[in-house]
Amino acid sequence: MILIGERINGMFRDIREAIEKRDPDAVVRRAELQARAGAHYLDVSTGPAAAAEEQPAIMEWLVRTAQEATGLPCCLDTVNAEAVEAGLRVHQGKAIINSTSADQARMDLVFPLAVRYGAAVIGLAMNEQGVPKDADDRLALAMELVANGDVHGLAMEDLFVDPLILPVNVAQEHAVEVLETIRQVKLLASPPPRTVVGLSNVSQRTPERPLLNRTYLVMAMAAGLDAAILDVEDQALLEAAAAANVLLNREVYCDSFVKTFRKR
Ligand code: THG
Repeated sequence: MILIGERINGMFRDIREAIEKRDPDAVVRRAELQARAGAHYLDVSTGPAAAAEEQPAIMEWLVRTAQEATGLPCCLDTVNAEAVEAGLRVHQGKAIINSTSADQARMDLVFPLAVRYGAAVIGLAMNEQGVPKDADDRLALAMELVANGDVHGLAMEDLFVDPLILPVNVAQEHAVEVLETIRQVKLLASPPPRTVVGLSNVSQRTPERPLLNRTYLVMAMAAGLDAAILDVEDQALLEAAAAANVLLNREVYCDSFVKTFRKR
């Protein structure tokens, strides 16, 4: 399981204020905490408050700050193509672009950028019409992402299909459809693309967030999930992932399996 730390996001107040003041402290702190917790990538998002014309400079600053603190690669979380490219230009190592939708114009913009910079890409199972209701329609969009990524010369293991999780309190039927999509994405190509979800979406505005997050993560792992954008600072969540890894026979059992999981 690839763990992508969600916390460097202008959606959170400490990061939003850090961005406004260009004060690196909170960004460095969150980067270090997530690295110590076992993150493999840091998701980096300017958040909804940042003005479009400022986003490239903010993304560049966030990437530099997070990487100087940890050396971890970043997952550049923005729909702003200039901000993606500004981040890619200063990024060290292999980045993940988060994301393209299955809209033709978006794919024609984002896939070449990924190939040019040697980055991976998250492809969302949505298009102009929004997020589909069932697994079949999500898979049709996943196939569009696979076909277009292939045309642009993207290696399949560099495509992460995101079936898109919605909050369970407003879109309950979607949760099982996402699991089915995760299972079937592996049948779309050989080698297959990988799968990723933004886990915390599932519990937005519900009580019992950590319980829902860790239960759903385990279910998605059993369906074959490869990566998740999640709260790596949630210890119980990482412990559940470590246990699932052993129980799914993906890791040889050892008594210190929780510690071992964090180090991978
Ligand atoms: N897929 C992809 N990228 C994504 C998502 C996805 N990026 C963003 C998001 N979804 C994943 N990251 C988060 C980060 C935070 C929260 C949810 C998902 C979250 N934030 C609190 C909230 O909304 O209640 C913020 C509250 C606070 O200020 O503390 O839950 O699905 N590819």
